[in-house]
Amino acid sequence: MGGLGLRRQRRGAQLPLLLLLVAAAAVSTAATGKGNKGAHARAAGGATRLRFRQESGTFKVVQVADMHYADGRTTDCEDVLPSQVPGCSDLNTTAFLYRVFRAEDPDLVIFTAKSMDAAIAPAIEMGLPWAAVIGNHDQEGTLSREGVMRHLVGMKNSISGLNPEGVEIDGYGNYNLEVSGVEGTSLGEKSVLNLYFLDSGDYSTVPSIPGDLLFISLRFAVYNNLNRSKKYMNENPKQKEPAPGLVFFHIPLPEFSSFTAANFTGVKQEGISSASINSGFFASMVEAGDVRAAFIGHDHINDFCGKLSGIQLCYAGGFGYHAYGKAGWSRRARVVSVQLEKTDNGGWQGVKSIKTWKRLDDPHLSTIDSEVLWNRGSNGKKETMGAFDE
Ligand SMILES: *[C@@H]1O[C@H](CO)[C@@H](O)[C@H](O)[C@H]1NC(C)=O
Ligand SMILES: *[C@@H]1O[C@H](CO)[C@@H](O)[C@H](O)[C@H]1NC(C)=O
Ligand SMILES: CC(=O)N[C@H]1CO[C@H](CO)[C@@H](O)[C@@H]1O
Repeated sequence: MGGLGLRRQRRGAQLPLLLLLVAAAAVSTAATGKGNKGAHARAAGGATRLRFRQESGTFKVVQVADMHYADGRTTDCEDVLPSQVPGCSDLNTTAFLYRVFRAEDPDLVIFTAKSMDAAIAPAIEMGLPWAAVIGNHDQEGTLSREGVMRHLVGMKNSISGLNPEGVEIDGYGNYNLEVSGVEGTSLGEKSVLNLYFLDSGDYSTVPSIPGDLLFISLRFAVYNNLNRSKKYMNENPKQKEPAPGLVFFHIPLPEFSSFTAANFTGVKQEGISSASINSGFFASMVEAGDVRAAFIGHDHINDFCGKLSGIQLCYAGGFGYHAYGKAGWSRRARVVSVQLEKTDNGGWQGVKSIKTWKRLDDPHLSTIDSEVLWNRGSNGKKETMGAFDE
């Protein structure tokens, strides 16, 4: 773990701006009194508490990767068909955000160091809570990586975090968000789903691995997973298993290379830009036991999910028009929908299944590659509703 304390420094600004934007959306109707909009409830003290919806028992996340938002109307689109070049700009990226938010009714986030406020404006305007992790180029504007993260944390509707207090962790913006069960149920004040956000770092400054991408800090994974996932297992009602965890970061792990078209859903149209050195982060996720899926960006024209050692590894696919892409291949967003288990008397228990699909920015806002990422019954755990003891 000798490399974990290395400082990440900025590299040349010649690389395209990049950013992983993660939208975590959640909802509680009663809190706002306007249906499912503005979904998150305000807990005492002003902190946002994410929760599952009462009527449907669902919690939905929209992941927006690689916006590369620049200057708006004056910024041209990259890699679109010749016929699409005229009239195409960052505003198309903005329009896509509105379309996908309206269609999915979740929440979102984004940022680029250069125009991060403009990029995330649609989420703020729609009143959606949002969270962000930073990508490898996000310090290339006027702010440092830490400065970028602090800025994101302070923005409206942001539920992004910095690092846990009092713990030495590499990077900025390694945090955890808990999603509570349905309000008024026995799991209403407990976490039934954990979202982990990690800063996967920037390019290496280690001479022996020149130009390579740095690895994710193991320290955070160990700290956070072991603490968080087991936190509620000793409190009544006792949860028999740690709540399922979903992890969001920017840069692929070497394990993303484990798949072929025979065992993934989606496409692989470019190489996997992971570090050449394996940090052991994947193994630590497996060991933690609660992680069901990891969601990343970075390679814009890969958009697959594949399962390795019980963990789904998923790309989102590129979202932004100013980012590189592939002409004729629609920009896209990944949606993750988590469903609670219903009790015999109509109440809600812990998580039953985790599904995903992608939305394309085509005329029909097409939904593709819908699949179940995890199912309580199929993973060798209890088939029934025994999510917790009485
Ligand atoms: C960009 O937006 C303009 C204006 O709405 C639209 O006419 C054009 O088709 C969009 N381009 C792409 C590539 O979606
Ligand atoms: C995917 O399939 C290929 C063969 O097509 C195999 O070599 C590889 O081990 C498989 N990967 C996983 C994670 O099952
Ligand atoms: C927030 C929290 O629970 N922190 C704990 C994480 O685990 C370490 C080691 O067991 C404790 O020292 C922390 O207090």
